[in-house]
Amino acid sequence: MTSLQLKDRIEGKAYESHGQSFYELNEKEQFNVVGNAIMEYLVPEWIESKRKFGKKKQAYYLSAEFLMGRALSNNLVNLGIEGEVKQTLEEMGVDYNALEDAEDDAGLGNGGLGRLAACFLDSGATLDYPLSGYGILYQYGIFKQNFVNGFQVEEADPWLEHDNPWLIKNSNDAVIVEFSDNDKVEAVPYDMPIVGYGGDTINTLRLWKAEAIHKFNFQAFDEGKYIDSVKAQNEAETISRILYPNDSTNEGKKLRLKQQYFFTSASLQDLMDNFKAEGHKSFDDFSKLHSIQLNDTHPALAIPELIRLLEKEGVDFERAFDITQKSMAYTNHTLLAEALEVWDKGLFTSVLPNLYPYIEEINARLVRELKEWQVDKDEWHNFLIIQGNSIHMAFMSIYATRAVNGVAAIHTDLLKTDVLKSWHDMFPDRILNKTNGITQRRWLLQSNPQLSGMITDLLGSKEWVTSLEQLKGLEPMQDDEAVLERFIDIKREKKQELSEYIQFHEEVDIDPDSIFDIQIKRLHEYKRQLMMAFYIADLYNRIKADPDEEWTKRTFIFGAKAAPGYYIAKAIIKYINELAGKVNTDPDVNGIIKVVFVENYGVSYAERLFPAADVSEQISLAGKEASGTGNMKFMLNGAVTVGTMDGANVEIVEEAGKENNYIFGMEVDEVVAKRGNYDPIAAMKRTEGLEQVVESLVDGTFNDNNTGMFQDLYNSLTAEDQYFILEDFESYRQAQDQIASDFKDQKAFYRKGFINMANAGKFSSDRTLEEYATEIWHVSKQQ
Ligand code: 4GP
Repeated sequence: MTSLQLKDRIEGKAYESHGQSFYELNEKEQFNVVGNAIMEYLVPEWIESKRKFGKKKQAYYLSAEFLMGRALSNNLVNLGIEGEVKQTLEEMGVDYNALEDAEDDAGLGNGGLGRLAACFLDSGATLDYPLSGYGILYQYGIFKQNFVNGFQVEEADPWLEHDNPWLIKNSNDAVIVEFSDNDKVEAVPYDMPIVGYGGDTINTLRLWKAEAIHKFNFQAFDEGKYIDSVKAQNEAETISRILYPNDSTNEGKKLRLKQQYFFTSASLQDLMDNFKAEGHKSFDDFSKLHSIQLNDTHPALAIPELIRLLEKEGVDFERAFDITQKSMAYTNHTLLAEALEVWDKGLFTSVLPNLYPYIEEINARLVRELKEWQVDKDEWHNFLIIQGNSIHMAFMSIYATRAVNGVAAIHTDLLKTDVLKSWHDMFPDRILNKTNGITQRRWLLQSNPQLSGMITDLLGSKEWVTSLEQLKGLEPMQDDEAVLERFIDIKREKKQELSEYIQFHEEVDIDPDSIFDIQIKRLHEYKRQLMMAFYIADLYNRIKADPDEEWTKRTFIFGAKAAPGYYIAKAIIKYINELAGKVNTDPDVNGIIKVVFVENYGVSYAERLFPAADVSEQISLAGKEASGTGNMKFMLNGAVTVGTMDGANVEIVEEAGKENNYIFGMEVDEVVAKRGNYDPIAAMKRTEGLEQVVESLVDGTFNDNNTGMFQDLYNSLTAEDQYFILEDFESYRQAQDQIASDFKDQKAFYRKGFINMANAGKFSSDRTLEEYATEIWHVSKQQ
């Protein structure tokens, strides 16, 4: 595409879609027009990709979440036309950065599991694997977070309000989803192109939107019942209205179950329709041509649903079970008991009465097998899918799939030895490890062009963009002064850029010469944002007591959303905001430390934060974080990790060396040993300065606007401290103080960061995807 063609295309599209000159449109409209022009450019290749994969085995990633973020720059970079498009736009007088910012994030996910799905799609297309995503087109993505008086306040995220150039509605492929005999909706697919780097393969993310079968009741309207006339449409649309409705109410839980069934049923019907249209004689071929990955148990209803659909085609139960098992695999993303999905039988049968009998049948089959295997009855509670009034989705997912995987080595070991031990003993080959990864295209090439440029210069090629192990070639340069100086200069530049962004968005002045110490992830007690806050509070007290000491300048940055119904998480946000207010305005501290909690953390904010970090906070209680993927993004951008031996941290230090990171705290076996004989108050009292910090929650130092939140935080810590913050505090403080002292020798400190970057190769999602493709899905690349 020449520059002139592109310009013509953009100008033409503006007239077509808006009846106006491109130059008269506002930024959102201009973004849409440019997006449409790019879509027109890529569609032929997209069609070609569908054709070339044709009748070969394909992999399907079923996920309730796809945290995609923005697509414009990603698509341009992957298509290899970023330079020319930017130049054309510049010639047209368009500010590219403003255009980029006009795109709303596709925030169709809560956190790690959703972002992982997005990275996998990028890797799948880049590696030329036939991999499609299936999910829900939520009208509202993850809520927008506002801070009002330091409290989190949620607001809807109407990301589709301004149209979306990347989605194509395919009404022809719509299917009917039947929750019950008299509760049915239409599922309408919207397809998003997933452009692989190099542009050779463009895969598809198919997102389903719910609509009423009869959208408008003319009779009701005629009788003047206007609300009734659109009631069915309204009710149907509720299903795909919002990501994860707050499930603390019964209605919320029902809606969530409906969402799960809605997209799994629609996706499987889609696969079956295509399969039949291709004229296959035997359904045994279904598993030879489909590998369906269940991203956590949210899509686990695919198991009984596929059996149901096969039975409708005349396949008997045993054969249907076998086909289903051969087609499916399941990824577990958490060991937290409260996050393992269990449905109440009453609720389930009220929503999905026709599906429930299939779950009963699967459970009955399992019972027959338990007897056959002569499993002691006392052990059955470790297996049974239906137990009393509960339906255990993880058990169904391990029983009726071919492979189950954890997401980091330590997590997989814990699955085998703890949560799914009985299953592992029974099926020693079923549980596999697939350590998570991240795409270097978004998380380095696109978000950190300066560092990318340096890496390409030093390695003499851009090969690392598709084979990240190449970074290892940088390791011998760790003692090269000029290289380190350039690395430090780039970090300084990214910190400067972030400072300006934070000044604009958060109205806090931060110093790019200070250490940027960053914790960004969902807010959860086990992730221990509160421990970092306590370190800051303690440091503040120490500075106040000894203002003349040579303190290292530090900026502590948080970004996190708390689930709307998670009270303690919201209390922690309020506390950190109060702490920030106190620290940032105290003239005695004189800017030595600053604290910022960025508002509305999401993918696009993350793209600015990772490149600017000196220190990556990965401080979960050992045994609780399945993997983490933010830890990998920091590492790739040359930050050091302060962390526990948890999740992928273990593998990060295996690759980059403990000596180049700051590992502290109890390990899993110590945590296990400590539980049951832990006295949080004793831990607090023996740790110098800690009591003052904890007491400040309730002694009037901080203001929770009389909500009682801080008292509740205090009570939960002193009574139980479930996540051992008070126990691990001392060793965390030592690690943190060591960082402050090491930073005084900048070269030595950044050398560690450089070594981390050079050893980040393992953590590319290309490596992870290759493992899924060859060891679980058995799909092959398009040559
Ligand atoms: C997350 C895990 O908490 C995180 O450790 C992991 O890296 C990520 O999945 C991807 O595997 N879990 C979730 C969830 O997002 O909703 O359970």
